[in-house]
Amino acid sequence: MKKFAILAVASAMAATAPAQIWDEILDGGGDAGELPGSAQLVMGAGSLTTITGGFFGALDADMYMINIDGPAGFSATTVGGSAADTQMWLFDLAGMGVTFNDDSAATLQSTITDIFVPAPGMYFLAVSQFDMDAYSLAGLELWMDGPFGTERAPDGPGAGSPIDHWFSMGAFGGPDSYSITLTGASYVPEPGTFVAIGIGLAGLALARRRK
Ligand SMILES: [Ca+2]
Ligand SMILES: [Ca+2]
Ligand SMILES: [Ca+2]
Repeated sequence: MKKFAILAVASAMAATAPAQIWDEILDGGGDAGELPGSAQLVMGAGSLTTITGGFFGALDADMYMINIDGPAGFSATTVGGSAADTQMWLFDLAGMGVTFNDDSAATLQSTITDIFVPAPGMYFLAVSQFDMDAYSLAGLELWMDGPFGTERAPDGPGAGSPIDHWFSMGAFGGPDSYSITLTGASYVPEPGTFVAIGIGLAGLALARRRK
């Protein structure tokens, strides 16, 4: 019965799925923050196929909380979606690095996949321009800069720490736009759904305890 209620909520949400594109300004209301505490929550229902946004300058980094359905089948790319020398980053909810790519498909644009994604769930997807990089509190890079054309798990001296800030050795880019094409991703469920699912799970836990 409780399981049925959860399914009913999920079905109702699927029926009212909004557009599959999230825009930083139109949907997010302005520049996306660059850290977990200020990231845009890409909230809604259904699969998420595109995130569009802009770099207001060379030092703009944008972070989005998304839901990864997979992990098999997840990908996010700016190839064909930006003229900037992009970098793409994925962090878990604790801000720990998951995967990163600078250049892919013989372009300066970036592609990350499911190869280092351990489980489905919510993650922080970030995009920046070279050489705006993720640093730990101690001022250590979570990832090495290169090899540029390889998707990598954190391999920098700060790999064991969460992201604390961004830093660039210079201002190499400028104002630009990006379009991130996603597969295997969906919107973060609305708070109401969290509550409904939470109540459902609490009910199940309670039922289990009563046995
Ligand atoms: Ca931005
Ligand atoms: Ca930003
Ligand atoms: Ca790049």
